[in-house]
Formats: sequence, structure tokens, C-alpha cells
Amino acid sequence: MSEAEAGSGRVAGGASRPVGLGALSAEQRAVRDARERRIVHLGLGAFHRSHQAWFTQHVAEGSGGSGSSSGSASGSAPWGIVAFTGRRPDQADLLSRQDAVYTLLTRAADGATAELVDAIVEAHDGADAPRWRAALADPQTAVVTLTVTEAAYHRAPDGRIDLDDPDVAADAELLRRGAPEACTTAPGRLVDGLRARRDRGSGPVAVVCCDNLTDNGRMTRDMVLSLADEVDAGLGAWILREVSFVASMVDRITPATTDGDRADALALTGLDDPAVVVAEPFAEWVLSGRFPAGRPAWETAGARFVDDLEPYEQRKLWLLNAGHSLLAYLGLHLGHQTVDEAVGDPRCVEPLEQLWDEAAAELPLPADEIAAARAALGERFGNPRIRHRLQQIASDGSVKLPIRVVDPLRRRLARADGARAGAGGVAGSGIGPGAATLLAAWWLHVTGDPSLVADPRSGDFSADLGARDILRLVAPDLAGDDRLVTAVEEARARILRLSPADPATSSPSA
Ligand code: CS2
Repeated sequence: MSEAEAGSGRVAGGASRPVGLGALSAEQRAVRDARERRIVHLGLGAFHRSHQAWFTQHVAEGSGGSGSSSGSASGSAPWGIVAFTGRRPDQADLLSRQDAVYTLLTRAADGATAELVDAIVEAHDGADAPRWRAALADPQTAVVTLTVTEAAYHRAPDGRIDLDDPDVAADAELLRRGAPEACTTAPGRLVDGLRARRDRGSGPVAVVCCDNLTDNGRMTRDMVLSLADEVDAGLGAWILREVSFVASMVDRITPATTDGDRADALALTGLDDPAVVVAEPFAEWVLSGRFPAGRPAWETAGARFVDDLEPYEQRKLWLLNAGHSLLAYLGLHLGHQTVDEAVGDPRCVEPLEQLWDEAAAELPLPADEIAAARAALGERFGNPRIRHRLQQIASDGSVKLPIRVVDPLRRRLARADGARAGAGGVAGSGIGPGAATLLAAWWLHVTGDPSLVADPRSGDFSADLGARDILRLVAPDLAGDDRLVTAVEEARARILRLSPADPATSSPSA
């Protein structure tokens, strides 16, 4: 779309004018008008706009999408997204005021470019239940994408939906009664919308999870089915028959937008856009699963479709996301504000490399692929123009850490047990200093200033939590392991010996 490069002089328009349909060229306007409303999204936030909307925008001209379940071709018309907010209705208002057209500011280490994205054709409040139900029930709708955050799935330890959660319980009650009001949880909204689709007889659809969770397609299916079973006797069977839950690994670093970003976008495009989104140049989307009613040709925009998502998912979660969490908690403790600052501090880099060594040993990928991913991450984290705030990443650790660090740690411990039993594998206790440092840094975070802690389990945090209490929160099955408790205590003591003022102090592993 209209692209402007810093310093290129190709600035669209001199005086500032509002972004919106009027900002599109005649050609762009024709594409936008032709977009078929075939994708519904839940969780309209910055990440959706820098990632799935951007991939949809960049589907090659003329390739449209694949056909419907009946096999009839949908033609080459581009697909459009009807997007609903999860918890930020203000974002729907903001985007609607500018026809849902917005600027994506891409910040590379050596400069920025701006482009207009118009793949979202409508933006609505997710609490608008009639509209939500109508969108899911529309026979044209073929794909439902989700970015609702890790915490929003409300998974109980038994792998089913957490019916003890008051929000889930309230939604279950609304759904049982067939009440007209909107559900507030993501699984509640999905069950509500899918029931409307069944009742209208609109046929199959694919639900694509785009949150950073392990086996996220199956997990979404389990949450939806376990809630559907609670509220409507026949619905689960219909969902099993008609709904395909697609798993996906999503990646694009998307920091919260600042006033500076909005000013830079204005300078590049001449368009005044209060809804600018900022992202790094890198973008990756790997998907696995069936699309029974067709899908956009996302592969023409760089997405990949694979049979086995697990290695991609583990690479992303255990290297990028775990690395982010380590930098967030340790970096904040050491007085840093952003990822690029933290990754410039050797006291953060040493445990980061240890954490990556430990994860790499569990990854089912060739060594050169892992080395390339680590090198790329070093560059991406160090991008000085992406001011990704550590505080943004630090949220919801109780939900993120089990996926990012406890899963690979558990595998490593099992291999160490195997080695002791003579079956080969990792030597020693299996507890790596990287994982112990991350758990200890989170411990310091959740027992520190409560005003800086955002987490669904914050009611369980208090200043006097010990290492075992911390493990009970994120790795209950490992809380009885005395060696792990000791390793986390020792890592905490090492972090506390580091002086925030003096990067030359010995590293956490020393
Ligand atoms: C980050 C992710 O906030 C976080 O927890 O680790 O949002 C991360 O930036 C994305 O997954 C990158 O693709």
C-alpha cells in the first residue's frame, strides 16, 4: 500500500490530513471495496493489526482465497476482516472513525517505513452480542482468528475450562439461559457465536488461535468444547463435526505505540493517524490444520502451512518468549526500561545465553537452524528503534512461565533422571542456571512493588512468598523438588548481589 520511507522524500501529501478511506488511492479504494467479509477476528489490538491483518493485506493481488467447503471457488476477491475488540472497546471506536484504515510504522534498526493497512473492513466492540453472533453465523464467514492473550482461555489444571473462575461461571450461566447479553470471556463468546452459526445452519468454519500457547489449536478446542458441554447438550457434537481448530505460531514484535511513533508516522505519510501501530520488520506465521470453508492465500504473503507445528512453536516459545520474560524481570530489577537496553547489559545477556543453551538442548531442530534463530533474536532484541517496554512483557507471568520455561525445564529434568538411571542424557541435576535465573527474577518481580505487577494470580502474591511457593504457582509438579528449590534460591541471591548501578558487577551465574 502507500509506502513512505524515512529520508526518501516520498511523503504522501504535505499538510496533515486524516487517515481513512480518503487517504487511499483510487486503486487502493477499489481493492478495499472488493474485500469480502470472510474473516472474523476476536481481540482487536496492536498485535492483530501488525500481524494477521498485515498478512491478509499482503496476500498477492488476484489470489484472493481458496474456495468454500462446497468446493465452489470464491473468486479472486481479496478477503476482509470484521474485527471485534476483546477488552478495549475504545479501539473499535477509534478505528471506526477512520474507516478502520490505519498506519503500520515498521521500524528497522536503520530507519522506518510507513504503510496504510485496510484489510480490516469493520471494527466493533466484542460486547455487541447481536453483531458478534451475526458475524459468526454469516455463511460467508470462513475463518475466525483469535488474539486474546494467554490468560484469556481460562484453562484449569485438568485441561478443561476453569468453571470456578467467576467470569467463566457467569458466562456459562448466560449461555445456559440463552440470555441476550454478551459473554465477557473469549471461550464464552466463541461458544455463543458458534451456537448462532449452528442455529443458522451456516456450515463449517476454521477457528485459528494466534496466542503464544503450546498446542494452541487443541487447547482452544478443549476450552470451547468443555464450555459447550456445560451449556448446550448437542452443541459439542456439532462443533466437533463442523469446526476445525487450527494451531498457529505467530511472531512479530509489536511494542505499545507512543506519541513519538505517531509523530514519526505523520512525518512519513502526511496523514494524522491516532491509531498507528508499530512493529519490527520481521514477521512469521506458521499454521497447521484444516480450513473447511477456505482461507486467504496467506502463503503468498510469507505464511507457511505445515503438518507438524510443534518444533516451530517450541522454537518461538522457548527462545523468543522465554528470552523476553527473562529480560523483562531481570532487566526491570536492574533498572532497565526496554528490551534493547536490557540486552545491552552483560548481566542480562549471560543468563539469556544460558537459558537459550538449555532450551536449545530440548529443541527437535537442527543445530544450525537453532543457531540462526538465536542470532536473529540477538539482532531483533537489540533493535534500538523498537522501544519495547519490559513492563509490557512482564504482565501475566503466572500464565506465561509454565509455557515458556517450565515445559523445557521439565524435559531437561526428565533427561537428567534418565542419565542417573544410566539411560544417557543431561549430566547433573538437570537444573540449568538460565531457567533458575528466570524463575528467581519472576519471584523478585511478584514479591516487589505490587503497583508494577499485572497478573491474573496477583491475589496469590505477597512479599513473603518463598521459592517453593513460587514453584507451586507455575510448576506445581516440581515444587517438591528440593534441588530446584535450592537452585532458585541461589539464583535469587545472585541477582540480589548485582548492583543496578554497576553493570561491571559479577554476572548472575558467577
Ligand atoms: C512478548 C510477546 O509480551 C510478551 O510476553 O514476549 O508479546 C512477543 O513480543 C511476541 O510473541 C513476539 O512475536
